[in-house]
Amino acid sequence: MSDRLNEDSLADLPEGVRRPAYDRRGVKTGIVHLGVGAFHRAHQAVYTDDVLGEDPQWGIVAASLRSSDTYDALQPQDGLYTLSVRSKEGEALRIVGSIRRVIVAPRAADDLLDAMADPQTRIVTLTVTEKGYCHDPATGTLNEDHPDIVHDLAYRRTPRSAPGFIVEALRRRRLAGVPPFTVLTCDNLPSNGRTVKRVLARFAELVDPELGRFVANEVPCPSTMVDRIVPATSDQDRERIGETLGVEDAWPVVTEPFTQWVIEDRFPQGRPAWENAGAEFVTDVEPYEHMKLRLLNGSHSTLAYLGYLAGYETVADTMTDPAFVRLIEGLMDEEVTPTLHMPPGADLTSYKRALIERFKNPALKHRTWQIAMDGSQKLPQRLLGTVRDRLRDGASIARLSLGVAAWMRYVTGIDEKGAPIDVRDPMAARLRELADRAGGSAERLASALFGVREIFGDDLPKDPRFTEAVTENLTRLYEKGAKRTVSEFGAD
Ligand code: CS2
Repeated sequence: MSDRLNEDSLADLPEGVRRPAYDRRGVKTGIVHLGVGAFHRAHQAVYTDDVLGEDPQWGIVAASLRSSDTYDALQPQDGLYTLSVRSKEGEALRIVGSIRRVIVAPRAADDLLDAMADPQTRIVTLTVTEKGYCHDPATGTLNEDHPDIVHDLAYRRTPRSAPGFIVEALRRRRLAGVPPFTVLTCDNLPSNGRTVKRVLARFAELVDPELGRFVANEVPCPSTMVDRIVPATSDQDRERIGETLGVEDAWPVVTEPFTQWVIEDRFPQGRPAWENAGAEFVTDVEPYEHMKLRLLNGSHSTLAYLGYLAGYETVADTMTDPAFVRLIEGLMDEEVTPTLHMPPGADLTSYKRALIERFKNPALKHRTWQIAMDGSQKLPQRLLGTVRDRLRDGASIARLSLGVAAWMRYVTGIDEKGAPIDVRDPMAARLRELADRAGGSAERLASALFGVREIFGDDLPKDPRFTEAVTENLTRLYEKGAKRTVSEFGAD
């Protein structure tokens, strides 16, 4: 028996470890996925794995747009990996088989473009994170100065970016008379289908105006709301899972029991029956997307910046502090919920109650530092959209502005004890420079950061209700630290 998880060792795994209930040899490729990170492998790949038995035409070819880590780990495993679902009740393991092949895009652009242009491929899914769309986060339009976009317009056969690959593949399909695939974005962007369409259509227009019109008019880009908390896998996870399996899995994913996928049903070239795996098909995703981005992700980012500054390593650690729980409940109930417009039957009260329990899940080691990444790309849809709605209604933004202030304090790159923070953000250097020039003054820092138009747009920096609330909270964070600010918040 092999000492590695793969086709040969599958039959010898312990009972109780679920494995593909279909013959993988009969599976065809119907989906190409861009961005094969932990989230994809714990979400869309699992929904697909659930339905391959009924319909084997929807296997996945998955591409990494950057590193070869996933390829190196999954190649010797025949694409197989373990999904570990953890809660305080314990751990359930399952082997997922829906990924047929992994491509490392930077060294095999042709191979990836061939797979995308193949008529059998009818859907291209994406989880490339917010920054992978090379767009301006405040406006949702293509950033034409982005180095990858500049590169991809000059070298169309060897793209680097997701828009570059998708548009080149669509161009080839069109030339060959093959109908376009459906582009299914699964990232936490506002109106993600519309945003990806805008970015792709503009990129295509820059290649050739006619191609631009074709993408704008003919390429279906349904919106989705995706939800599952999937922290980065740790060495401890790998060891524990390997021990249970009796073979090594170099690339397992660890997640929570909860999972949700809401999708607009626009797939002219067909799609898997993901509803049989629990996905919900609707005509309008927006209410669900607002609910999730504002309640879950808005709370997550607020917890991440404040929790990190207060010295908490994980979200679950942060949630052991009752003052943080109070703050998040107040943020959700008082400031976010009034901005949501849910269809009849949606039960926000139980959704929020479940969210608090999900954040408290002690079995997930979701680092505040991980969620704090890429704040410049996340703030607009997680906090600032809600801020705009609240200001329009003349309502309080006391807690929302504390989240924004905590982000400002975090991106200075120096923590409350004077130690460096490893700030990961495409704008980190620019933000750091602005912070250094502000020299530790809350007022100067806030006003310098309000000037970053890509995040705050043109409107918010002009609204004193916003700038004053953020500056006051930032002053508190400097004077009292995050822990005391949160514990005093709402106490009087
Ligand atoms: C998190 C999300 O890392 C982050 O920014 O807020 O990845 C979050 O865990 C998922 O959106 C949950 O669905």
